[in-house]
Amino acid sequence: MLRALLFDVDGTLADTERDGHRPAFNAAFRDYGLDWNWDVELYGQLLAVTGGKERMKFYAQRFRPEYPLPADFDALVAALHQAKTRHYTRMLAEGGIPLRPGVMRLLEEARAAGLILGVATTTTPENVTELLRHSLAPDGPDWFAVIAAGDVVPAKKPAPDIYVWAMRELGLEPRQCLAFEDSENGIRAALGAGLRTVITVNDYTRTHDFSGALAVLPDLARTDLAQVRALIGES
Ligand code: XBP
Ligand code: MG
Repeated sequence: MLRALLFDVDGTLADTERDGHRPAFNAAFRDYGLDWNWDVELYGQLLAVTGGKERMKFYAQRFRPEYPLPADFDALVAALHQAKTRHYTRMLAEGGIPLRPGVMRLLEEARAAGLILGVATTTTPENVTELLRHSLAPDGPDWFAVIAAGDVVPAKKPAPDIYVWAMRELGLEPRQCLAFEDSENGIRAALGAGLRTVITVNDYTRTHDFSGALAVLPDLARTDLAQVRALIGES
């Protein structure tokens, strides 16, 4: 019996990557006088690595081998990431990033039906709460019984750990939950945790391998709670 819906954030609740996280990273690079600039195409490649700090380290090593790594590179990455989070949350507060089609309706229907809502994401916790506050509702973070985010588990997606952590917090088994994801790293994490998974694709992820998905949809515009229940055979 379905008890909870667990949502990824970036790319699933909202299209945050291309026009949100990416320009926030670039603004942080400018703040620190770095000549790093992530264009739309390059950012698609960098999304192979989840987590902003991990993504910056990957970029420096793989794409800028000539960049002289300072002895305290981890500290620089941490500072860049804090600056990036400030830029990103400011964009959210300015109302910059709407929820994807159908997301609001499904969240409202699920709440009304007494289902538990949860978040399982690699992004930083305040990015989630600011998005929910400004793009869902002023009390949006309170709609979610668990917000599993960021460094709460060391191994980020595609590791299943963040989903396992969220379900442990909720005291639920995988068979009682359904995950919503948008990317290959995301579905690997969800399936690895034993979860049935619905995919909504976006421009960065539509060519990903979604083997094992319950459904691969363009978005949730035509998928309300009744259709979600039908997908898992509970209509
Ligand atoms: C999201 C991410 C995150 C964001 C940036 O992946 O990979 O790294 O791009 O967030 P998923 P931070 O949707 O699979 O959870 O900079 O806060 O890490
Ligand atoms: Mg995602």
